[in-house]
Amino acid sequence: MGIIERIFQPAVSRRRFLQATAATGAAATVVGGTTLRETRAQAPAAAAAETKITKNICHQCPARCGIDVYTTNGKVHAIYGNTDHPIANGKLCPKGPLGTYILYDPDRFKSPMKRTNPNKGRNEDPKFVPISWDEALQTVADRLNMLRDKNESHRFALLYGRGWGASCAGLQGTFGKLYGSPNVAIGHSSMCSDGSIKSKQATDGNGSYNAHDYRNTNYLLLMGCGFLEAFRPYNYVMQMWGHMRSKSPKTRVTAVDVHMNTTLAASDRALMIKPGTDGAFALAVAHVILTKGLWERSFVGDFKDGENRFKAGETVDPELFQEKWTRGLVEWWNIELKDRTPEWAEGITTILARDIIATATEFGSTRPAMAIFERGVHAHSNGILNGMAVHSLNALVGSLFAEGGMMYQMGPSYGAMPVDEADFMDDYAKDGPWKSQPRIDLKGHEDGYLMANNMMQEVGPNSLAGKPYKLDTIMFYLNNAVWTAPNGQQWEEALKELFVIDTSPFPGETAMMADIILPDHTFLERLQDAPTYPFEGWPLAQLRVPAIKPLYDTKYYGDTLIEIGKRMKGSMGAYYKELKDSENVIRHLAKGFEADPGDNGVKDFESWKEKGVWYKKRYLWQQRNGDFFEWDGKAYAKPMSADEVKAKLLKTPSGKFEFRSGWLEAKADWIASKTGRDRAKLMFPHWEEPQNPGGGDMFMVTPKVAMHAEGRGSNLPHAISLLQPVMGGRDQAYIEIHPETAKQRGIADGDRVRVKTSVGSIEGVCRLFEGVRPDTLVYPMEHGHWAQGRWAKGRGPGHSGDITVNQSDRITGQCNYYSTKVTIEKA
Ligand SMILES: Nc1nc2c(c(=O)[nH]1)N[C@H]1C(S)=C(S)[C@@H](COP(=O)(O)OP(=O)(O)OC[C@H]3O[C@@H](n4cnc5c(=O)[nH]c(N)nc54)[C@H](O)[C@@H]3O)O[C@H]1N2
Ligand SMILES: Nc1nc2c(c(=O)[nH]1)N[C@H]1C(S)=C(S)[C@@H](COP(=O)(O)OP(=O)(O)OC[C@H]3O[C@@H](n4cnc5c(=O)[nH]c(N)nc54)[C@H](O)[C@@H]3O)O[C@H]1N2
Ligand code: SF4
Ligand SMILES: [Mo]
Repeated sequence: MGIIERIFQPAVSRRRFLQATAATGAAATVVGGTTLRETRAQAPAAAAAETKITKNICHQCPARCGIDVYTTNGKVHAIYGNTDHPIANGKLCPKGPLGTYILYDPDRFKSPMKRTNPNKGRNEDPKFVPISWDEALQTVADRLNMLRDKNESHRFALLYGRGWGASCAGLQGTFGKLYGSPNVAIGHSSMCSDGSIKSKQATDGNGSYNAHDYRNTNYLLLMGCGFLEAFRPYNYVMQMWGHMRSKSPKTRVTAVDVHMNTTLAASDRALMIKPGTDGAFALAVAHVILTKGLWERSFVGDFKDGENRFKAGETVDPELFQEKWTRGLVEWWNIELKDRTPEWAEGITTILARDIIATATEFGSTRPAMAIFERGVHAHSNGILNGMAVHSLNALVGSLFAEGGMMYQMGPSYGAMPVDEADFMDDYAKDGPWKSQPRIDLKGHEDGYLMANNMMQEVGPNSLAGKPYKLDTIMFYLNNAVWTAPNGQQWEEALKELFVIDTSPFPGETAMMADIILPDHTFLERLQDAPTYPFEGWPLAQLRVPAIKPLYDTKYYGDTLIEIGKRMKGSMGAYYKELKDSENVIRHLAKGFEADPGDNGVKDFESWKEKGVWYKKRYLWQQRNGDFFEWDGKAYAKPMSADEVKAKLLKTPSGKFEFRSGWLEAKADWIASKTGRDRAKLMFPHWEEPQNPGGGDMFMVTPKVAMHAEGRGSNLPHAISLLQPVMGGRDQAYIEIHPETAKQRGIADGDRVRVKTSVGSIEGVCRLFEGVRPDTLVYPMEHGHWAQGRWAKGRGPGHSGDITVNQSDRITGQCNYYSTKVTIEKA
């Protein structure tokens, strides 16, 4: 007799056992309606239960790690890293295995619903009632048809955040064109990291994040990026860290941030900079590289006679320098760099000149080296200038497209869409009155953000103010701007006036403001494509394969969009009927693999489903000692002409890396009029004081931490428990300030404090920490949800968005999350 039987049998008869479990509701001891003993008796049958493994990718951040999803008897019970997936390599970050919490979240929406409480607000119960999919989709389509009939189709906006691929976010552009709205679709990129994308656009002509060759690099200068907390692709970057820090020679790391985070703690040199001043630091590093003669001559070029004339404070005759793959170096020196000495930068950044010189000397004399920056550098009013200054360091040491350097991500060999939208454009779509309407966010507009990609943070406030007009209907896909945008209070007011459609599978702040819910399948229930975010440059495309049938009456967002499309009048409806469904789209994408099979044998839809990932492990180009080569099938041996380099790699007006940015120069009048920048200087990376709104005397930064899953992981109990050691337990998150600062204000460790700005006020508990700058308060963003499920809701302290001022970089459109200044006092 086994131990279990011995404990149970004498003490509990079958009858009494069933009574006991019924009374206490201890259902776990009853398996499928039979007792433990009966289950054991049926052991052979249970053993026959099959565990199915399906391929998918994690949903919690843009790393897009490949996962193996284990399902037994229809229940998903484990998520592991896919060992054959080049990003995951069998590993996951601690968030990856928690995906089952999302699938089995008890707060999930179970079917489409409509609101019955006309009042909207933080404390208003929407009083949702279930409706059928047909009613839900028809309600939306009727509304859209009605707007189009009234020539007001521009008053429909579709907002999206973490779109994944061609079968979801990829469908939206066509929807906007066929329907006729400039506001379909508006992405969240300006609230995310457009500052980095645009800094690269301005200098090397690639409006994109970089891919990196970490394996072969020997030096990393990390600025304002949470390399070991966030950045992208997070799990892969951590694996690369292990490689870089254990190889010989070890990759040396200097990290620059405003507080002692994991990245700084793990680096060789940790520098805590005054917020918004990274541009000054990078300019001084460039100054030292030039005065010390450390630049890469094979890429940048040299003085014709080989004599270095870069001396602090002295101008140089441009005629004396022969540039190679860069444009405007001597002009940049003369107009800006010559005065940007380490001593000057010390006064601006508070980083000692000694440390700037040491960093510059190491960076300039170690090859290959990379300078990597993210939101800490560019989420400020001077973000474009800071970003350009940092990226210019990569050109100075010749890291672009080099081994151990950085490049740009190639896209997958997808097949064509099943139907051509051009055949379905009616007169209204081609030339309707909507064509003369600006975008609601004034992206691309002289009075707004002419050069930006998106301006999501302006949508709510602009609609509320009726400038340029009021929206009528707004739909959200994987986006919660009412909570993630700065000064979300304005969004709450804006959404009260609009017909709001949300597609989230579970409650969030947006859903609580919604009039209709069209719930998506969770990621483990849906078939969805997702090409990779930039990582090593060579192309990769992944597939989410449903692990189980959807638990509830939900619908994949791609199909929701297609089904609304089918209910639209005229040729738009005809297009969607012919498109059929999202699976048809994905099957057509996979046709591209027939002609270009992946390294792992993926050659069609079925093999893609089986392996979950298609990839081709070869980046096609390389820069070596100032010459560019294309892969010829065996080696990087085919020399590239300057024209080929311009077409494929350095996509600037000059075909070179531009210290003097042609992209900015082309809009010089507009930039000068809107920013007040000097017309002679505005196209060069240069120093400009950041603008800090809010009216306070302390900087506030809201960084991402490792357990943070964008704005949508707050209802994962396990993630919350792992966050506690970092951010405090007892249902609290701590606001970190320096002990000296606290002392001056009469604040003790653990005191309740109030943090205020010109737009709002929140309360929280204070924690004293020597690892923060004395002028800066650190408060990670995940907290302060007022919706999102039982574990997320009401967890203190307040939400940082309530006190963040909505200010943007005029050129990149990047929302300045890290610029607001706050006051802090005892509550
Ligand atoms: N764990 C996790 N990883 C993620 C995500 C996630 O939600 N969770 N989200 C992904 C997304 S959407 C993005 S956009 C990326 C963002 O990746 P990152 O940009 O790397 O992340 P952030 O935490 O926004 O900001 C980076 C750092 O900037 C610092 N900082 C603030 N102001 C300054 C400054 O003026 N100068 C300097 N030098 N530093 C400053 C902050 O303290 C913070 O440590 O992360 C991605 N990866
Ligand atoms: N203070 C502060 N604010 C920040 C940042 C910061 O560091 N500090 N970071 C910024 C950055 S980098 C970014 S990228 C943005 C992100 O901001 P958002 O683009 O708003 O993204 P999320 O917060 O992830 O919101 C996701 C929404 O989608 C819903 N959702 C979740 N899963 C699914 C699904 O499977 N299908 C569908 N259809 N919906 C789903 C959720 O309910 C939620 O409403 O936030 C920005 N805001
Ligand atoms: S790094 Fe991102 S995608 Fe990968 S397991 Fe973690 S949360 Fe998921
Ligand atoms: Mo982001």
